[in-house]
Amino acid sequence: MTSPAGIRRAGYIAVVGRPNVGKSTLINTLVGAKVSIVSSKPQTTRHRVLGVRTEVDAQFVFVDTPGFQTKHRNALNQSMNRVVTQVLAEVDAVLFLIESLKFTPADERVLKLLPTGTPVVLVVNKVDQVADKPRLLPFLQAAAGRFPFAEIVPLSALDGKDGDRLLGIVGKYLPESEPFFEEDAITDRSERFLAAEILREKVFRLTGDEIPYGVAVEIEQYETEPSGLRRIHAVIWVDRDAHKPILLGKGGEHLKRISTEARQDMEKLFDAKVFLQCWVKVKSGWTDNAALLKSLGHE
Ligand code: GDP
Ligand code: MG
Ligand code: K
Repeated sequence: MTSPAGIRRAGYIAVVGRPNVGKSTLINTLVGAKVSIVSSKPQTTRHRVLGVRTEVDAQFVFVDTPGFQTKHRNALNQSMNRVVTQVLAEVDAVLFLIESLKFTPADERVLKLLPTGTPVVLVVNKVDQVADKPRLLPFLQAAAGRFPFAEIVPLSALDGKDGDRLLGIVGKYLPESEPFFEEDAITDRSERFLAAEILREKVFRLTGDEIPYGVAVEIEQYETEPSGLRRIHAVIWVDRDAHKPILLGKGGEHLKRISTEARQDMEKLFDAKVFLQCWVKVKSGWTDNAALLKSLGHE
């Protein structure tokens, strides 16, 4: 992995709180379109990653807390809670969510599990639901007395601007570190698959209606050299002889444009140099060929 230029900080952030306080909503807002299973280096998979947000200067890895249990008090849960406490001590920051103007016994039980050696940010969610705004300040002051919170941030998890403000605050608590994940590693799809998708998209976008949907992209070869360079050989399959000159264009200009734009997109996505070679081949009736379809990813 090459590290995206400029990233100075990276860290793991646990998101905790009783059910319904808005944890999932907040993570979706913070991570945006990038919520997905992410591919990771093996040593970073100790935590279940909920999502990654990469900014120019910091990478935020939001993690789940396994076995978080506040409902029942028994020996098993107590030992599970010890695991929780351990996990919370290992991350770089904890977001503890509660709801505005509410502090329930379930919140209290979560509070008891908070680590003291890790910065805990109290996120007071759903401020948009507070009709009586003057009541918020004394509520925040009372909450501040319950635990040595590093920060107290009232917000609405539904609001993207609030999410950005929270990132700015949490970012300060992340250690200086190389990013753990590729800047654009937002999916568990392989680069090979993504490369085919990008190329296919360019074919359709730049060729328009002239080529009906009987086009498929196959990545014949995909190699990553030690320098990071991706060497990709792709075949654009068409099912009629007449389609080949359309894709090639005069003097091969059209195919050149397709492959240049595809390569540029791949370089951005993979944060690496890409050497892309494309061929157009005719395979009449390929759409009927189940084995080929499968090899192209259309199951
Ligand atoms: P979780 O159980 O902690 O993951 O909570 P969810 O993210 O599933 O949210 C529980 C409910 O609260 C959902 O109906 C959300 O739409 C709602 N919710 C979450 N955040 C906010 C917020 O900031 N404002 C409002 N009005 N509703 C919210
Ligand atoms: Mg949830
Ligand atoms: K860590």
